[in-house]
Amino acid sequence: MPTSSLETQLTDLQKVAVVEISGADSLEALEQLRVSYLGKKGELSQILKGMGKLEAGDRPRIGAVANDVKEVVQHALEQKKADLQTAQILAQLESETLDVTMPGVYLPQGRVHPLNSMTDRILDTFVGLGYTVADGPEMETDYYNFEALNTPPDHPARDMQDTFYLPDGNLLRTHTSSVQIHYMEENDPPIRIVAPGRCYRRDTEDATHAAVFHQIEILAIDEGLTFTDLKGTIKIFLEEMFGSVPIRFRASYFPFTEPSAEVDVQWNGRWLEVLGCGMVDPNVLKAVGYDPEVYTGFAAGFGVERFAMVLHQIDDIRRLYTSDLRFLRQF
Ligand code: 2U9
Repeated sequence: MPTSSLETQLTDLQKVAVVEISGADSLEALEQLRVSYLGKKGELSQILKGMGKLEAGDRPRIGAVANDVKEVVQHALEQKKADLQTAQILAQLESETLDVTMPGVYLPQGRVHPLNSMTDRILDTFVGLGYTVADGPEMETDYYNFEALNTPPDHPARDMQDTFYLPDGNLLRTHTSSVQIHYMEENDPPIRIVAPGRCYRRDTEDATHAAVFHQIEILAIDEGLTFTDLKGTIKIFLEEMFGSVPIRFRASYFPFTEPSAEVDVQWNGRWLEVLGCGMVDPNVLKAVGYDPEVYTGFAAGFGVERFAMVLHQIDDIRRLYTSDLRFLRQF
């Protein structure tokens, strides 16, 4: 084979290879070019098979040309690989670039429901007075909801029209007083507990009555507690809620307290009833095994909806149970 054609093939290969390498648009394409030119079965190897046919004296020169071509192609491949890798990194950086000056995604701020914020405020007050928060089941037995609370079988509160009875004879608690019976069964005096929770009454729903409502009760049991301690506690509580407004105690009756009182606050020039209270009836203490000759106690109960409606001027209790954001956004 004349040396000129072998040399021409080598220089032509270099020209074509350099152009194709510079046009490679990916690392994979570049690798294919490397194999096709410099691989074991590549074009350069194929050309060099013709070396055997050369005159011995020509081989060193042609061999040198072949090495030069190989180096030029290898350099072109390495340079192009570096360029493609740099371009890949720049493209990745570009795609991952975060423009921190862009406005954030607006997430509407949630709010605490007025019943929950009112409950938290009331609980904070009594916890601040040394009370412990207690809770218990919403489904109760007749014993814990009525009998242990000195409520005789024929008492109207037990009637079907007031209480949700379940098929198995249990009921949905009508107040959280049941929680306090459970607590007294499991703990000895002195006791200071505050019991918040959902309660159920078979009332006709209207602007001030809801079948499901939220109640909070307090109970204090100790040696030597008197009605004065009750009045002082209620006064502190109502002043925290309404500020220093006149309050009054009106004699009343509840099966579980004796004496009992209903308490009004003077609010916007009107007397508003806000809670009931009294000294724990000795029969209730006996029911849990406390000696009424040693221990006395006082208790109070109130509806959270009542406080929320008075303090937030809400005209209809049912507004508290809607998901109407126009209402909820006000709190
Ligand atoms: C025990 C002993 C006594 C809790 C009391 C009231 C008076 C009362 C109502 C107010 C509005 C319930 O939410 S309401 O409908 N409650 O008037 N509650 S004394 O007396 C107790 C509690 C537990 C062991």
